[in-house]
Amino acid sequence: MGFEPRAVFAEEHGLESTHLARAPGRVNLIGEHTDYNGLPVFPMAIQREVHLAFRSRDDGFVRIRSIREDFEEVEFEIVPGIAASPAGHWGNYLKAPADELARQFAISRGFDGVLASDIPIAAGLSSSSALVNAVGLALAHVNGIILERLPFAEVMAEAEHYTGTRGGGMDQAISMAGHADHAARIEFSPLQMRHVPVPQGWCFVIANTGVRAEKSGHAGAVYNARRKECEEAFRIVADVALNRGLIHSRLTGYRNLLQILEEDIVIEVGEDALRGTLLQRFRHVITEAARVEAAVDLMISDDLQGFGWLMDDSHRSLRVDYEVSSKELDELVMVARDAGAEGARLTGAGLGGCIVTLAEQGKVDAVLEGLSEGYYAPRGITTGIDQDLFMATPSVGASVITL
Ligand code: NG1
Repeated sequence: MGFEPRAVFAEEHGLESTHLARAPGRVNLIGEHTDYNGLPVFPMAIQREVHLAFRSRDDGFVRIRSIREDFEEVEFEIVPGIAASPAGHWGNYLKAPADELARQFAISRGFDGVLASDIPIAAGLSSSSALVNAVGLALAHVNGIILERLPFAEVMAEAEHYTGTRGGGMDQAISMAGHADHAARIEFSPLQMRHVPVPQGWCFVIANTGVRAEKSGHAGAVYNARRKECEEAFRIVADVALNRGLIHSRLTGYRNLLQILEEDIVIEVGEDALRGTLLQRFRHVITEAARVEAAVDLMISDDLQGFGWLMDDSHRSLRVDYEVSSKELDELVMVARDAGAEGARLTGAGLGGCIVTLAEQGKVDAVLEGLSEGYYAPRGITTGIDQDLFMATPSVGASVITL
């Protein structure tokens, strides 16, 4: 991608951009649909990024265009309560950080910007949060707002709710604060990160189904519904635990529940208290949280095979209990495993988007080959395949570069 947006900026404005905000996408290795339940996740930032070349303006307007012709230019004034664009319009991801920063920090200076991104859109790789972070960083920069990375990520997580999805905060955090060559265990309230080196020889491969998981459409509705189901399941289980004298005061959330009671007791109470869908959602959340802790330990002890098994378990739980897989995601997972991967799972919210698969260095070519032959070739996708199928490099978080 290079610095393409700079050239477009110069052409369009007849003068140079002064800064470049860059923000990476991410791949979540394990810990899916746990963040909004207040439980940990284990993602890493990747080498795919949003780049925003920008230059401060003297007024309070933001004007951004994309180097992609199919994204229309967006212009708005920074005020608290910016009128949203129609649902699904990319402008909402630009307005989101402006609206939040106006509310929290009374910012009033805008910028002109040109944007480029090589993160696949609606694919579970956080193209949206990278966009929000890049625009947020540019706004903070031109308004002289200085915040540490994690508090800034928290502001951006709140900001993204403007777009209509009640996300949990993982994406903004890892995109802001990831370290090169590391994954990160992230916990919430307060937001904290533990950076874990990815062992030499562990190769994470991302493969895109090509089916978009639009947050403004069905996938977004399912996402918000899952969040509600988890809240309801928690309320019921907490009441039962209280009535049985297992706990002695009101719980604040899933994390609190798991701090007080052992995982198997929690599952037992859940199985008594819940039925059907709510039990399934609850079981996924509790077991996935345990898989995050196990995965961190396995990465630290360089246990590639054990980590792979956890990825398989996570996918099964997301497919059976959380019901956010799809036939394409299941197919990719199967093809990857058959080609020699140690484990594979859907990554991100699901219902389309990508899988992440783990292979040891010596098998990675076979896995890439297996996926291109087994999934892409039968669909007639033979060129430009590296857009959909690539190795993920654990990468550094967002920054603003002076040009
Ligand atoms: P993706 O897949 O990038 O849309 C979403 C949420 C995360 C997390 C995952 C599921 C947003 C911005 N991101 O990610 O917070 O809940 O789903 O684990 O809503």
